[in-house]
Amino acid sequence: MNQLFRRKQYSASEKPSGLLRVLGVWDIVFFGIAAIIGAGSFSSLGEAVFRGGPGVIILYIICGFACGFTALCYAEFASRIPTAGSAYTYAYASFGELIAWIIGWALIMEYSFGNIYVAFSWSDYFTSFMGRIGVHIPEFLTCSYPEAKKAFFGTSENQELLNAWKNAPIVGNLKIILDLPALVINGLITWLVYRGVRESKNFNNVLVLMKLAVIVLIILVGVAYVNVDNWMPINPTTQVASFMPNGFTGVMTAVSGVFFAYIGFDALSVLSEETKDPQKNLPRGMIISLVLCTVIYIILTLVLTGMVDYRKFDGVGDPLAFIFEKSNANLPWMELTVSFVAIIAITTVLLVFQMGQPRIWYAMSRDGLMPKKFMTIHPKYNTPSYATVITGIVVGIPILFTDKSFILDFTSIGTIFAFVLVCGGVLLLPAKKKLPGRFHMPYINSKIIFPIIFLGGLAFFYFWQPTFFQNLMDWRDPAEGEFRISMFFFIVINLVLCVLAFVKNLSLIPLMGLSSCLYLLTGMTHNNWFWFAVWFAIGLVIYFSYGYRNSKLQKELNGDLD
Ligand code: ALA
Repeated sequence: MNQLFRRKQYSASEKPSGLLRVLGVWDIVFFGIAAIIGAGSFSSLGEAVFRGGPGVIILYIICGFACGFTALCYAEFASRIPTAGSAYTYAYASFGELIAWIIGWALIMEYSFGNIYVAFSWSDYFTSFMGRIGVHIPEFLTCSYPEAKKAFFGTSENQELLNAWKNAPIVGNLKIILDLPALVINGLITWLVYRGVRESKNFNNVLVLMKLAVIVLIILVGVAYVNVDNWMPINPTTQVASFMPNGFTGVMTAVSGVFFAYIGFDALSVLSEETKDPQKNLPRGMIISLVLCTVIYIILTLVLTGMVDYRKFDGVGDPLAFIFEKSNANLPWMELTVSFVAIIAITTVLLVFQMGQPRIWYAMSRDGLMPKKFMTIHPKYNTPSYATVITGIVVGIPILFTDKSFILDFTSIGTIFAFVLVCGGVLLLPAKKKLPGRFHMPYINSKIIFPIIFLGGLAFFYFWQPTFFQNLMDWRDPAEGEFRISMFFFIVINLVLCVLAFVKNLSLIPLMGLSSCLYLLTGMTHNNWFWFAVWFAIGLVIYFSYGYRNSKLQKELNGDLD
C-alpha cells in the first residue's frame, strides 16, 4: 500500500541553473493575462450569461477568489520544488505517486480537452469573421455533429446549428457535419509546436495589449447601448424581475464556463525561477492578473447583459462580436474588429496549452509512468515531438465527436479537481525554513477564522434563503436534487474541515482555496460526475497496468534501475 504513496524527493541539485531572473511583477501580470483571457471571455461567457443571466457576475467573483487562493498554493509549491513543474510534479513530492498520476491524468482534461473547447471557440470567431468579409462557410462545416443533432432534436433556436443539420450532405446514412476550422487550427498549432515556437516576452506583451485594447473598446462602445432594464429580466414562469432570472441554481449551472475563463493562471507558477525577487513579485503578479481579469469579466458581463437580453445568448459562440450584430447594436466595424482580435487572442491560448500538455507527459514519462516514447526529443527541432503529435491527435479526434458544452464541463471538473488536490497538498506540507528570495506563503492560523467564515456563510444563507436547509435533504426533484446532493456533501466536508482547522491549526490560505474549489464542484451535474468517474477509472486501470510497474521510483527502491 505504501508503494502507492511513494514520494519523489526533489533535491536542491535539481535546481535549474542558467535561468536568468529577468521577470518583474508586470511581466508576470502580462503572462497571466496572456494565458487567462481567451476562449473563456471571448466565447463561454455567452453560454454562462444565457444560463445565469446578469447574476452570473457573482460567480465570476467566487471563481476569482477560489483561483486567487489556489494561485498562492501553486506559488508555494513552486518555491519549494526546484524543478519548474506543474501540479503533477508538486503532487509527486507531497502526496506520492498514485495521486500524482491522478493529477497528471486530470491535467489531460485541463490541457488537451481544454484545447478542444478553445479550438471550437476559435472556429466560431473565424467563421463569423469570414462571414463578415463575405466568405460564407457552410454551417455543416462549422460545428460538430452532436451539437447540430442536439440543437435539432432539442429546443434550441440557434439557426446556424439548425441549418447545419438540415443542409448537411448525406453519405450512406450519415450526415456529414464537422468543425473544419477547429480541425485545421489544431493541425496548424500542432505543427508549430512540433517545429518549436519560442515564447517571447515582447511578442507576448504586444498580443496582450491588443487583447486588452479590444476589450476596453468593447466596453467603451458598448456602454452607450446598455439598456438597464436588461439587468433585471423577467422570469417567464414567476413574472418576477430579477438580477438572477433562473435563481442562484441557474447561476451555478454556469460554473464550467465561468471557471474556464480563469484557467491558465496555474501556468505562472513555472516562472518562479525566472522571476526577480519571486517572494514578492510572483504572488503579486498572480493576484494582480487575477484581480484584473475578474474586474474585466464583471464589466464585460455588465455590458453584454445590458446591451442584449440574456436569453439571446443561447448557443452563441462569439458573444463579443454578436452584441454588435445587425439585430443588436448594429455596428459592423466593431463586429469585424472584435472577431479579428479574438482569432489572435484565442490562438495564443491554444499555443500555451498545446505546449503544456507534451511537457507534462514528458515529465511523467521521465518518471516511468508513461511509455518512454513520450520522452522522445526531435533531433532537429529539440521539441518533445512524439508527445506533441499525440497531443494533436488527442485534441483533434474529439473535435469530430463532442459538443462544446460537454467538453467545457469535462475540462472544468478535471481542473477544479486538480486545484483541490494542490490546495490539499499545501495543507499537508511541513513548515519550511524561510529562504531569502523565495516565495513563502504567509501563515494565518485558521483555527477560529475558518469556522467563523464557514458557519457565518451558512447562517447568511439561512437568512437569505430560509427554505434552503429545509429542502436540503429532498433530492427528488431532478432539477434541484443534483444541486442539493452536492451541497449536502460540501457542507459535511466543510464541517470536517472546521474541526481539523480547530484541532490542527491549519493554514488559512490553502484551506480557503480547498473550500472554495470544493464549492465550485457543487455546480457540476451528475452527468459531469459520471464522465469524470469513467475517466478516472480508465486512468487507474492504466496506472496499475503500466505506471505502477514501470515507475522509476519503484525501480530505484528495488535497486533494479537499468
Ligand atoms: N482561460 C483560458 C481561456 O479562456 C483557458 O481560453
